[in-house]
Amino acid sequence: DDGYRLWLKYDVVADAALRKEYQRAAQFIVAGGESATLKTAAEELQQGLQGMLGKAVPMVGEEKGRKGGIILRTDAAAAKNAPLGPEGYRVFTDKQNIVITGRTDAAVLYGSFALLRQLQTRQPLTNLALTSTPKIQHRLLNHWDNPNGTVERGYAGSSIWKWYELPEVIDPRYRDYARANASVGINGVVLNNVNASARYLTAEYLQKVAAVAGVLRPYGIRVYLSVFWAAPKTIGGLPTADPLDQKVRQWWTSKTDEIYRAIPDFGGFLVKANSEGEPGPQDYGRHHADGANMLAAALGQHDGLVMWRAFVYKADAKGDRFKAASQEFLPLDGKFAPKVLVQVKNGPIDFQAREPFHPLFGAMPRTPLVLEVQLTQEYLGFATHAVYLAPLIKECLDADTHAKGPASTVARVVDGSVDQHAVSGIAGVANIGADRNWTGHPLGQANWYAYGRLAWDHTLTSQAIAEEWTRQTLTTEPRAVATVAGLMQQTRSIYVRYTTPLGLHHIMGQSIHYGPEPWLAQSDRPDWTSVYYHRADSEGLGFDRTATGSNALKLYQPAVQQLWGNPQTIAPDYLLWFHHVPWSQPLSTGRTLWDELCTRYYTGADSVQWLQQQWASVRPQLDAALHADVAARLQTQHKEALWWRDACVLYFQTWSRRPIPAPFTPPQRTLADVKQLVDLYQLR
Ligand code: BDP
Repeated sequence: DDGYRLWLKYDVVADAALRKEYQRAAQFIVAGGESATLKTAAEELQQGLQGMLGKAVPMVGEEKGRKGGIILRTDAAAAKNAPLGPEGYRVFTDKQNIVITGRTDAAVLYGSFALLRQLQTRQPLTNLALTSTPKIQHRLLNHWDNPNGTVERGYAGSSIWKWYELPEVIDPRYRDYARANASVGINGVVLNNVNASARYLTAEYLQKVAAVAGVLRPYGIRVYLSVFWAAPKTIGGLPTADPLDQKVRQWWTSKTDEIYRAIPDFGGFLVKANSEGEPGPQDYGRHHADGANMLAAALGQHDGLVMWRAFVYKADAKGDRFKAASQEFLPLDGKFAPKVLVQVKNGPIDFQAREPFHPLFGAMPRTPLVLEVQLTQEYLGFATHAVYLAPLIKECLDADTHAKGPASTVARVVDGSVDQHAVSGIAGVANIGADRNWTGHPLGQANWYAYGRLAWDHTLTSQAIAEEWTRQTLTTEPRAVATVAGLMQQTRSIYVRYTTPLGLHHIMGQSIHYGPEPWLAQSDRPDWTSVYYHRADSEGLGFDRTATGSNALKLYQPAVQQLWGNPQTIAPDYLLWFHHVPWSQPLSTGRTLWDELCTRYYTGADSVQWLQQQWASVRPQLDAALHADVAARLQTQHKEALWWRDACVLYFQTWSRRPIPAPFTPPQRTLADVKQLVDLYQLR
C-alpha cells in the first residue's frame, strides 16, 4: 500500500455475510440529475461500492418502484423538517431504498460520502437516519505553495500544483485531491502561499488558476488566492499601493472583475500584510481595516470574501510578542466591512506544540474571526514525528473565552454563535505535497482528515475521529483499531513532554524550526530567540505574563485570568506560559519545578518507545510496507526525542544547578556534544 488512496481505500469487505447485506442494500444508484456535482456524487458511490462490494452497481435513470437501491435527490424542501442549511444532508431509509438528500447538489455529495463512510467503517445500513449540517460555513485549506513548486514549511515533497504545465496539462492528482477534500467537507482552498507572489494575479496565471478551479468545482470546492499587497506596483505599473489612492482602488476593482470573468465562483482573497517583511497598508500610514475594506470594495457585488490575517508583530520587539496582534487589531473591531473576516492563529505566538488560545478570540465581537490551525508540522517534528493534531485543535476549540459568560468557547466564537455572525470560517495550513502518500508521514494523513471533520463538526471527539480514520485507512480489525487510535491520541502530549513541557515554547532550532536550541540568544529580532521565551536564570524559568511582568494575561476575560493567573492553581501544562517559577518551587504534581521538568523530558522520550511497542503489536493487521515505514519513522522520532531531552535538561541545568533526579540517569553526552549534533541541522 503506497498510501496514495488516503482514507478512500474502498477495499473489498472481507466478511461475506456483511458484504451480502451491503450488496442487498445497494443494488442500483439513481443519480437524480445531470449536474456535474450530482454526477460526481453518483460516480463516487459507484466507485466506492464496486470496490467494497466486489461487484459493479449500475446507475439507473429512475427507481420505478424498485427496492434495494440508493437514490440521490436534491430537494429544496428537504430542509423542511430539519434545519439543514445549504450543505447539510439527510441519509435515510425509505421504502427499502436509501435516500440521500439535501438542499443543494453539494449537500447530496457530502451525504454520499457519509454513506460510503458507513460502509468503510462497517456500520449497518438498515433504518438509516444520518443527518448532519456543518457548523462553520467556509472550511478552507491554506496552501503555502510557491510558483516555483516549493512549499513553505512543507515536508511532503514539492507542491502538487504544477504551474508550468497548467492550464493545458491537468494532473489527475488534482481530482484525487478534490475527492479527499470533499469527503471530509472541505469547501475552499487557497492555492498559494501567504508570502504571496504577485504572479498569480496576472492574466497568464489566472488561466491556470481557472483550470484548477474547473477540476475542484464539481466537488463543491472554491478556489481563493493569497494576494501580494504591492501587486498594483509590481504588475500594475502604479507608483503606489496605498489603499486610499483612487488609481489603486480602481486597479483592484478591475483585477477582481477580471478574476470573476475567469472564475465565476472565485472564493476571495487571503492577505498577510505588514507582517514579517510583507508590504501592507501601514506602509502608507493606513491601518489594516483600510486595506481589508479596500479589497472588500473591489469584490463589490461578487460573492467573495477577504480573509485578513492577524499574524502581525511590529518591527520593534521590545514588548511581549504575545500582545502584538491584540494591540493592532482590538482598536479595529467594528471597522471592518461586512465581507471581511480576520484570520487568527490558534495561539498568540506561532503554532507551538501547546499554546493558550489566542486572546483575540472573544475579544472582537463585531468581527467574524477565522481560526487558523497548522496541519503541516513546522514546529512538531516535520514528517518524522508522529503527532496526531486533533487533540491540539480540540484543545483550542473547546477553550472557554468567557466572552459572553461561560461556554463562550473558541468553537462558538468561530462558528459565529457567540456573537451572531452570519458568516464563519476556519483554515488549516495544508500538510500535503507531491509525495506519493501526500503527507510524507503516513499518519500525517490523519491530520488532514481530522481537520476536515472538525471543521465540519467541532463537537466530534478526537478519539472518534482517530478510530474512524484508522478503520478507513489502516485496518477494520477492532483490537488493532483500538490500539492505533489509542496511540494516536497520546502522540501530541508525548511530543509536548519531550520538547516543551510545562508551558515552555519557542525553544526550537533557529529558522528551520527543527530540533532543540534552547540556548539560542542571538537573532535578527529578540523575539526570534529562545531565551526571550523561556527566560531561564539562576532563580527559575518561564515568562511572567502577569501584572508583575508583561501583563499579557490582562488580554483575557477575568475568568480566564483567574484560571491562569495563579501559579499555584494554573494547570501545569500552561505554567511557564504565564509565570516565572523558582526551580525549587513545589508544583501541584508534588515535585519541584526542576524535578517535574526533568520527569517530563525523561518520561516523554521514554513514551516514544511505548509508541513503538504499540505500533509493533499491530503489525499482523496492517499493510507490511506502510507498517515498516511508520516503524522506521518512530525510530528517528525516538532518537530525536533523546536529543530534545538531553539538550534541554543539560542546558537548563546550567541555570538550575541541580542534579537530574532519581530514578533518571543523567545524559551520557555533554551539552557541547548535543549542541554539535543539533548545529549540524542548522548548517546552511
Ligand atoms: C510562521 C512560519 C513562516 C510563515 C508564518 C506565517 O515560520 O514561514 O510565513 O508563520 O504564518 O510559522 O505567515
